[in-house]
Amino acid sequence: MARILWVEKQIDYEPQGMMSLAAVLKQAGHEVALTIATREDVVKVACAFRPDILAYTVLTGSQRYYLELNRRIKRALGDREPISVFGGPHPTFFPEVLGEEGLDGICIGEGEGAIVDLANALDGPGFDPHIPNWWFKLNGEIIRNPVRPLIRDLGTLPMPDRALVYDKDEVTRLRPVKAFLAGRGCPYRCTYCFNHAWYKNYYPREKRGYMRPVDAVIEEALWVKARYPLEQIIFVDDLFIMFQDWLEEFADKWPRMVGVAFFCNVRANLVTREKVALLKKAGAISVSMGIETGNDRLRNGLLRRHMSRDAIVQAGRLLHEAGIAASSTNMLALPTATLEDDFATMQLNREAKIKYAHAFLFQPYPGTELGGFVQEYDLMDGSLEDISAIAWDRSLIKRDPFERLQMENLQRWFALGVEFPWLEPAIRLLIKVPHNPVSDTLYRLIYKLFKGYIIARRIHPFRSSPRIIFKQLLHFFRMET
Ligand code: B12
Ligand code: SF4
Repeated sequence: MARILWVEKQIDYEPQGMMSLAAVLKQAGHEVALTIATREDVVKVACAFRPDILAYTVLTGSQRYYLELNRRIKRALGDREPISVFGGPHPTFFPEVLGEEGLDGICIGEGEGAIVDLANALDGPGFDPHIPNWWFKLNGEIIRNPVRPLIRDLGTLPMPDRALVYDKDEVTRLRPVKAFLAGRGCPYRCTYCFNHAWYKNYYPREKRGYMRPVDAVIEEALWVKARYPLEQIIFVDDLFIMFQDWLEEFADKWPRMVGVAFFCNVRANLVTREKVALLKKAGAISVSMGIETGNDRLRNGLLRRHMSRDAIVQAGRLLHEAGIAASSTNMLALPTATLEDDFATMQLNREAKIKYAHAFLFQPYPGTELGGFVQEYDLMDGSLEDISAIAWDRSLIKRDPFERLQMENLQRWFALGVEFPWLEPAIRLLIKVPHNPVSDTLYRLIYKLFKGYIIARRIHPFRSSPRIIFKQLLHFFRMET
């Protein structure tokens, strides 16, 4: 039996990847523990647990934090130094991270088979590093293994190990809104998203996007409902409405067997009257759809969204008529975009009757086509290492500094501008204020307060005790996203 310690900085939502990997590890007879750096002294926990594997899920922007933490833990463990491994989007798309001091291995792509094979290998005599999906650094040499096929039948996986998270993190355990995953992948090829890079680089011949069996999703929901507060579910899938037949089965069974309201991600071109009716029947109260930009050239050329403004407006209206609150995601400060394009994005959100418009500042993630375009044409101020852990902090795209300042400030005012069109003239003035501690703090506070209020009212409304609401509020203000 190998001992695996999962190290997370903080828990914003239930981490689906980690919970799935913990479940397969336990099924294979290994021991898994979780430590959360913002809640306890992870070095102490590691010394007491004595892991064979230190495991981290790493998104671009958080790699420096985890590399440093990993070095601290390994120093403290001294001779009992475990093997430390990264998995998730960052190592998958930037395997060069393996060159960093202290890191021994990275997992490329899907991790279930890979982590179990590694734990089994460490458990046995000798260590053969030829395990699919892994790159290892052994005595300064890098060993690169091929990637195994994707798990196509997600119903063969055990139920994600939620207890690992809930036993450790009271806020997530008591929150009546819980995150679930009903499928994996997405068939579209938007140039800024990890999906096209994932399939193109590692899984070129695989089907792009598939769902778990409806019954497996229901079983997991019922398991949670029987043990923890559960008033609403957030399906974090990239695209929940990919398949009509799956949605029909879900809409038939979910309300009868689970009956919990939910939120999911949709794509405007797939939002038909029929699918909206199925979502409504199933119990959807809110959705999110990517609008991204109001400029057609940017949306369909640069981002390859293949989506007209009419499709976006029509989708928003269908959802509005059905009483399903539509939120949106938008990217400001895109390469080659102007400030007026960002204001056009604001206008398109209004026309689509969006109930909360999330705005991010575009980040050129490694491995993506748009990230590559930015590199190739030298459009980036700084390097990949400058990408921060949150996608709304600052823009790294080269442009006139005054325009960049206005775009960064507009991110803070965007949702308010969508909600109150009459504010736009004032916003145009406010975004000209140079960055300084007072306005930066004030703008962020206004952004966070408005976001918290609208999300709690319209997107994820739930009833709870004052104590839990207070804890959730504290958590929300601490969250970086
Ligand atoms: C839900 C979600 C969130 C949630 C929860 C994130 C979380 N920590 O769980 C929230 C809203 C908090 C969030 C925030 C952000 N997110 Co997000 N998020 C997602 C989303 C839609 C689903 C994640 C998920 O559950 N996937 C399903 C599981 C099964 O897959 P997985 O986590 O990748 O894990 C598998 C493998 O990667 C691997 N694996 C993972 N970890 C490990 C570890 C080891 C040791 C091994 C062996 C294998 C392994 O095995 C797993 C199972 O096969 C993904 C897109 C996607 N479809 O993955 C984006 C995604 C991960 N997010 C992304 C981004 C950019 C962000 C933000 C920066 C955006 C922002 N708002 O500022 C922040 C960053 C927060 C942070 N620093 O942690 C990017 C990451 C790009 C990159 N190169 O890193 C993604 C890929 C979307 C995209 N733009 O393309 N996100
Ligand atoms: S539709 Fe969404 S999840 Fe799918 S590729 Fe485009 S951005 Fe990614």
